[in-house]
Amino acid sequence: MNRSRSEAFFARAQKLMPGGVNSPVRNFGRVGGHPVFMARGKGAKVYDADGNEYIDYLGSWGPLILGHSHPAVVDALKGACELGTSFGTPTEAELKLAELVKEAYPSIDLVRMVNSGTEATMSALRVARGYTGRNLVIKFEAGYHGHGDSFLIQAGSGAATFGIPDSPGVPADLAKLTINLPYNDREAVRQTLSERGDDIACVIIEPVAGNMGMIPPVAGFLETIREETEKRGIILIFDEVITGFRVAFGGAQERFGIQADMTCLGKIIGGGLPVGAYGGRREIMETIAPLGAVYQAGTLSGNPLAMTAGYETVKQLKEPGVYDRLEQLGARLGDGLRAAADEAGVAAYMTRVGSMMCTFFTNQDVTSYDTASSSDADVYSKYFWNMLDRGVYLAPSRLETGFVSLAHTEEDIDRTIEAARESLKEIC
Ligand code: KE4
Repeated sequence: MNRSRSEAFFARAQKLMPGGVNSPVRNFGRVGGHPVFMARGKGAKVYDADGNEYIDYLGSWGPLILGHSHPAVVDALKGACELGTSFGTPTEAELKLAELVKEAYPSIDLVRMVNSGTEATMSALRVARGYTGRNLVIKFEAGYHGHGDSFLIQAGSGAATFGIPDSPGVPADLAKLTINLPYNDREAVRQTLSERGDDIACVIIEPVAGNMGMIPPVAGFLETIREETEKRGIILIFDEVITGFRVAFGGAQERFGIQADMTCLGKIIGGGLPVGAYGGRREIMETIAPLGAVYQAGTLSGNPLAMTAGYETVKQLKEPGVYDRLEQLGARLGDGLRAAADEAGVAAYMTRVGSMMCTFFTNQDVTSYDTASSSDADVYSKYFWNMLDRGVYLAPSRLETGFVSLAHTEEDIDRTIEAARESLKEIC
């Protein structure tokens, strides 16, 4: 495939931005080569600067559950733009999205809109510390909650991909307040909370891990965390920036039947525009300024364009059968990729929850970062490029998650499976 315009753009970009990108995972550092510069998207397809078409399984890292340029979202945004892009005042648009969030999440009495998932988790952590008066936070190895200082300790996503789990610039005195436990290790949770529970403000978790590749919770794992935190007045924060409105309308809390004390959202609720949100029980959220003393603010929080795109996106997800369709498409793709790997004789462990999924090239079962990180990165890189050259865009790292949208068709899925059969055979 000719990607010469992307290559030229990347040469230009490297003179302008660190690594030529505005976010590390975009620069193909772990799969080699130069990133592909996209020019437009429509439905399940994206088109790069050279005009090449790809079936898109990145979906902008999760937000585009409706696919690219959904007519309802585009039309609503056009109308909103003509009314003004930002006022720095409350608007009705934020009320409409907040009401949908509350409808989907019974655990959320009050919600605060912010501008990214990072802002949501940073703010939720401050609130948990302010509400409990405690300082320790528990996260999970290779759990990724954005780039807030307290989370860049054995973080996932780009931090794990680039092997910089403990980022320079994070003061040691702050880092020691973060405790990492292995994902899916119930005993580690029980033991740590039993030993240090009185000093722990919160446990923050991706209820389905999406930043160490995609790893579902083993039976009883989330339930154990819920029970052990409840006993000790520890705030349980579900980071649903990926899973929110993805694995069910009410996210992982609906899918697994567990209510968190606080929830962080992002991605889908912005419909592709910059957004984040955090919410929770009234008594916790009322500690936030201007009601309470915990401070958090933002010039563009509740931005009417982001609220409009998010509202139109989430509204579509209320339609009957949406999550059955996502499950149907996800199962078709997952089963097909499984068969392709078996046919090619490639060792692969596949995970899927609804329309989010991942392929680890390993003969081990993957239940935590240890086994995820031992999967074969070189095989993944070859697979990534073979698929890209066949018009299929996957996440440029084995420690990320793939997404199917409502815009994908059975034909797209079958073309993808055929590309995988050829790509995997080429590797062996
Ligand atoms: P943002 O600040 O990137 O909007 O959200 C941070 C975040 C928080 N929580 C979870 C579970 C997340 O997955 C993320 C961001 N996800 C990454 C991809 N794994 C975003 C892509 C990027 O960093 O460029």
